[in-house]
Amino acid sequence: MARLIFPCKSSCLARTSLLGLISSAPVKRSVCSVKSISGYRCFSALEATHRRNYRFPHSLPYRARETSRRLICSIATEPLPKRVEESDMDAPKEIFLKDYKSPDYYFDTVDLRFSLGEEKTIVASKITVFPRVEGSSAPLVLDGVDLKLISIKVDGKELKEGDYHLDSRHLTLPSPPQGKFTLEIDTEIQPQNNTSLEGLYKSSGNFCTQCEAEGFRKITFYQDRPDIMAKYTCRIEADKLLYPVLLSNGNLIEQGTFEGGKHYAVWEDPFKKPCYLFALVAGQLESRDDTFVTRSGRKVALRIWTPAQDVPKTAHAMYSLKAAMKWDEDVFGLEYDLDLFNVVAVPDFNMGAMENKSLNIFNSKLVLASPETASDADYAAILGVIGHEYFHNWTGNRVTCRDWFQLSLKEGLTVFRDQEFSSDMGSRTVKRIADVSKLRNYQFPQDAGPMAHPVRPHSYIKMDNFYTVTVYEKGAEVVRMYKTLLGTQGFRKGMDLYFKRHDGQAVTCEDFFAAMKDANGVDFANFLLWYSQAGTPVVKVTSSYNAEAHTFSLKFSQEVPPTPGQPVKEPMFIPVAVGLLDSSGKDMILSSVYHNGTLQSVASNNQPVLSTVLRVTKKEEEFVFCDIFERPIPSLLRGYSAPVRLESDLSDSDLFFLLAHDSDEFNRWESGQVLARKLMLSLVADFQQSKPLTLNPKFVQGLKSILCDPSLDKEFIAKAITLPGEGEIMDMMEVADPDAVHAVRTFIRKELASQLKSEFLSTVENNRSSEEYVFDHPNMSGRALKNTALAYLGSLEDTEITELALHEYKTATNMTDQFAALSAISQKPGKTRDDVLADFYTKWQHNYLVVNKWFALQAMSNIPGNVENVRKLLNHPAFDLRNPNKVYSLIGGFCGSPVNFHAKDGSGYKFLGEIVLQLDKLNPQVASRMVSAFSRWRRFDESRQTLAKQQLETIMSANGLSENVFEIALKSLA
Ligand code: B3K
Ligand code: ZN
Repeated sequence: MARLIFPCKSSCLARTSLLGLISSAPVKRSVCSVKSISGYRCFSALEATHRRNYRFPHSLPYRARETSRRLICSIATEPLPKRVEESDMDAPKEIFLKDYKSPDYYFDTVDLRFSLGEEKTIVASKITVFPRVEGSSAPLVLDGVDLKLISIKVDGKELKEGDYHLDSRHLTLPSPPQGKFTLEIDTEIQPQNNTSLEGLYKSSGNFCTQCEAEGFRKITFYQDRPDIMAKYTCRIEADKLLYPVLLSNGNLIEQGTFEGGKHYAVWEDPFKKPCYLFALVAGQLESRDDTFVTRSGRKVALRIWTPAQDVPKTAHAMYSLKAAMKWDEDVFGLEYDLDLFNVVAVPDFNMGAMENKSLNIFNSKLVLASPETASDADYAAILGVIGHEYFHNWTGNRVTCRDWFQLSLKEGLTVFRDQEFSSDMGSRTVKRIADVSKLRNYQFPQDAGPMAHPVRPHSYIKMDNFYTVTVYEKGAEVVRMYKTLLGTQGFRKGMDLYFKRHDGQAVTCEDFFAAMKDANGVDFANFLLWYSQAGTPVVKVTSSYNAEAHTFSLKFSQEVPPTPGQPVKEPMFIPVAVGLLDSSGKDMILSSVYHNGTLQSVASNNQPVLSTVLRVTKKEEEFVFCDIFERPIPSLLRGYSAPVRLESDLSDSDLFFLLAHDSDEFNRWESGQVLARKLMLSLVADFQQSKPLTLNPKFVQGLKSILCDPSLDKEFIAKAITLPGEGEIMDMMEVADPDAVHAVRTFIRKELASQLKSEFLSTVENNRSSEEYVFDHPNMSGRALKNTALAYLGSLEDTEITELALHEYKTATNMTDQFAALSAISQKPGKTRDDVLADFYTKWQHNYLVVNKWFALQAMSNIPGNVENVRKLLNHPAFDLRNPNKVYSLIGGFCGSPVNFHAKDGSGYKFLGEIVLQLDKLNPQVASRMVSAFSRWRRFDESRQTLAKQQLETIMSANGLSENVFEIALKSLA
């Protein structure tokens, strides 16, 4: 790696860290040595005045330097110094929310004609353009990437070179006609060579598209931004034998064949849409057909398209679609608006699915299911994601986003809607527990790391990097808080007003907020901060009881930790749902609360309540409950009413009491988790001090009473006896210690398995699946509990248990049970494990979705030195680096094993570093997801930090790095 020597204007002893290799020793004042792309470590180590004068190495493209400089300034909250330098259009550029401007031109109609071919595809577009301001003479700038321009006409007249300007990202018409005009552009593209899987590409021989966020610019020149909404027609022409099915958005209005074995289809979408919702599919597909009659009597044809052999596996997806259509009518009064709804499943897809208007495209994993090949978790994911994409028809498509910063407007809201749908179709408590666990395990770490960003980010280099757990899951929590504050009816009133005001528009998060507020006539104080402040608020609660005054006080304080670019935060508006338990474990009646100098009634419709929502809005605040006649035990943040870290003064015995009695089932689970987290952290400390580990018998007893309580929901029991994940515990440590956390979690699991062996064995015996697989809550709960018990037992060195697990494996009649048995066996290395893994592969080698499970199971293994096995699997004939699902299973799975990914010798980091660079050349979006595993490197000890940082630096110094990976790696190092 080259080292660059350049003058440093510093008069101080700046400590250059040289991006890592990096001496922390002071260097001489006049010279800084910086290697690699941006020099940001050196930069951030300089004092503010020197930072402003810092110059990035000139070997870097201008924009890379400029972007690095801006990022560092924004992270350091420095005013950005102005600099005029040469332009380099190919280097990364940071886009800011504050720079949003309305477009100078709008598009009215868009006619597209695709001629699909094996060597090349021709795309002809005809757009009617009109200026935002009549008489405007602004240039018209179109986005376009990897396109070959064939011709361009304005009002039928071909433009000559010189009439327009073309660079690697844009086609600019410097002086288009004033008033309305027609723009015709022909381009050539090569979908067969498009491995990025955005724009138009081929998957298993079929053509398909993915345009969100900015993929349409890889199909034709266009104003590729969501506030350009137009009516589309699309004519597709292709070989009839190779591509018998031709699909696009809207209604099929014409089709036919012509000489040379070709045919065509013309589609018309009557709804205005942004280009990110455009879709095209062409290929050899067959469909499962059904119909849904809307509540106003519209008969909608439903079709789910897959290769012929997979059609039998689409029954559950069709069931899910019809259930989602009905649910949206029942709960939100929202009907489908066309006569046809198509879903297509493709094996090569970067994410889960895409909500293109009337032509949803799905990753096959989220459509195809049969009891033998898909697990309960797969069935549940299909239900949720089919629902999610369908719900976007209103929240995203009919009302869309003004710009990509508003992404959570559609995604947070639609995740909330799919969570509610799944809750109503199964168990509300279990779904809430699963959603909160996801938030804690994935979003909290993001909020506490270098990629922390608000639900509505302020800036991005590559929008695809912001389809995050913060925008989606935290965004859904923000929507849930409106509902918690307004109640079901108030929330519905807000939704109705939102659609009434904004149908057919591209809008902002403030518009959603205003609809909620105006529909209910409420003042939401500082609620909008949830969209602009990053970081997970820490809420501390202390309680005290006054036996003479019969009052119970809750004192709250809140703190939002600093995040990149936001060192100081304002207090947030936090709804805290609270109940008070009496000594028999029953909810006390709540009548009034003294707050802000006034006594407020908490009764609802003059009826006393058992639970209330306190509005915590200040840095410190006290609420005093009146008429409380015995010392209560408070149940705080019921249902997890706000996405915060709660620290309370509840004692262990209070927590055990809540675990046994709380009427809020979510909080019963939560109390168990708080106890487990405390226990794990204290054992980690013991482990680090080489003290012997012992398990608190009260904890074993608490878990045993849950496990053996026949009145509890079985899936709830399965969740309640599952320990917090290793990531969650590492997240709570000053310096994350993966080995200690893994050792402790393994110890507790083994100890519980051995002390509760007979209870676990009878749980397995009593919950075997019925012969016929049924996807409903009672059946799934039984399987969840049985398989959780089996997983505990699998941690024991015990031949009786190995026999049991083998028996479960062999007699399983569905994938849930078979895979659970395989996982139980796989915990311990040895011949049995190898044989069963080989047997599983032989049985399922023809099914790529099941083979992906097989890859993931091996990749996630905590067996020491597993990186070598994963390296071998890269060369397995079933593995393909071009297929995202395989990468997520094998590489993503490997990063999910803290002990192996964070192996002390750096072997895990080296492996990932190499793969990221290979992947980046094929598919930057997937590579960028993988590189994110490095982002929390600062959480670890010094030697791991050095090793991880080296990999990030190697990545940053690679030639031709994508913007996607550049942004994540740069921010991780900053
Ligand atoms: N809207 C799509 C995600 C698009 C991702 C682009 N990189 C799926 C969804 O959230 O419904
Ligand atoms: Zn979505």
